[in-house]
Amino acid sequence: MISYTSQELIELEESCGAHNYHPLPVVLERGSGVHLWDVCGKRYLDFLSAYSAVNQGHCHPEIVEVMVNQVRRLTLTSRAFYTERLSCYEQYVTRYFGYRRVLPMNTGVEAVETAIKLCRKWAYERRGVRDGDAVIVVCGGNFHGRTSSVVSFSSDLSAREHFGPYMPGFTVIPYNDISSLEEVLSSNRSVAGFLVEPIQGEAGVLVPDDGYLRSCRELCSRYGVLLIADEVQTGLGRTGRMLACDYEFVRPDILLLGKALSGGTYPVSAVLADDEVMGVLGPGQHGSTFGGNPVSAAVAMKSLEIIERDRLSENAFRLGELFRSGLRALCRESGVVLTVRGKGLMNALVVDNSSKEDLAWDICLKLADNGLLAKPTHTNIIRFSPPLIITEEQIRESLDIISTTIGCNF
Ligand code: IF1
Repeated sequence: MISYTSQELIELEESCGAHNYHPLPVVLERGSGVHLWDVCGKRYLDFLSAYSAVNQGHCHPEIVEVMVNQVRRLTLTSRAFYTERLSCYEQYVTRYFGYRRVLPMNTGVEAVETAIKLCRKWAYERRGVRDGDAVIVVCGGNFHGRTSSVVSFSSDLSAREHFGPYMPGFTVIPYNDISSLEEVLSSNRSVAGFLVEPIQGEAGVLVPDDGYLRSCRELCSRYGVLLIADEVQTGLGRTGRMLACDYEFVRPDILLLGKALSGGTYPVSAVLADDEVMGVLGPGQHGSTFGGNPVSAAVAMKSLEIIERDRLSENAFRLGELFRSGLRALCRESGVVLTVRGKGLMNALVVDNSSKEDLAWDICLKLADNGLLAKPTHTNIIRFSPPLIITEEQIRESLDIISTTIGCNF
């Protein structure tokens, strides 16, 4: 193989790839635990974790092992047949989260699409909503993925502009606003469900008020609509509990998982629900060639085992507190940091970019120079979400890097 310099590799992607991302100029080639290495051998602490998909750490040896073994044995049969792997995973994951049934898919947005289909069918067949009228309530500032129907209810212009015609049947209400939810539920009898992120990720790690999810649960139950929790990003230990909903003892009617369900080794997502909801689907009404394949099933089972066995939620909770208190100290010392927010190891730092528009980007470039990878969002927010296996010492090291970096002149 020809060996390229970092700059050449960046130029290759710029000239041959679609420009649907704006990556930091770092070319990575290896990962292990909380660390990534670039093609020059420079090591970084990974504070993005592939958008929270790598909660168990990069290339977790046990996940890699079951994956390699499974790849050698059987990779894909389609759902036209049974496999031992899928049957055992289905039993495992339903017990793990306390639901009667699971529907396996691949990406997060496919889990969301599945929930939309389930919710609508349920409304027509179990709730008597007139066919074609079902409405799903969503929140402003949401991020649920990038398919044409999901971007139809995005409030982010760049995610949705010129991708119409948009799919009808969604109503947007403000996030963290319980009276708006009550208003729409009480006034519109065609509402089938409420789709919500327990913490909004893309919006900049917006943590709703305590009690918000609990009130959402109560309202959805009272009005007989499905509560659909998109825990694709917040789930699997990220926020300091197995599920972010666990903080308020909320059990959604449909639970969506993805990302870290494979520890970042493979696209694996899941839709969990009980019979009343999952029972509306019959053969031929939904599916996927790769969903539930033996490799995904093996990998997901091991990924879940590790989160529980290694108490990754507890670690995220404890080190999240430590990390935020470190960031808050920095906030008091530095003029540029406006706020620190988050839960567990899902955190964001908001900077004052009034005198320099790209400040968050410039800070991330400098952080990378100093050995820490993070990605800005919305020009003034930097997200920090390391793998959940991170140690206290590594958290302190990261705080040193962040404070040195923020202390520089921009
Ligand atoms: C991109 C953010 C993270 C998600 C929730 C579903 C999906 C996602 C709550 C879809 C995906 C991603 C995808 C990535 C950016 C990203 C993200 F910046 F948008 F907010 F994670 F931080 N529900 N989130 O967060 O899952 O289909 O991608 O597997 O560039 O699109 P997917």
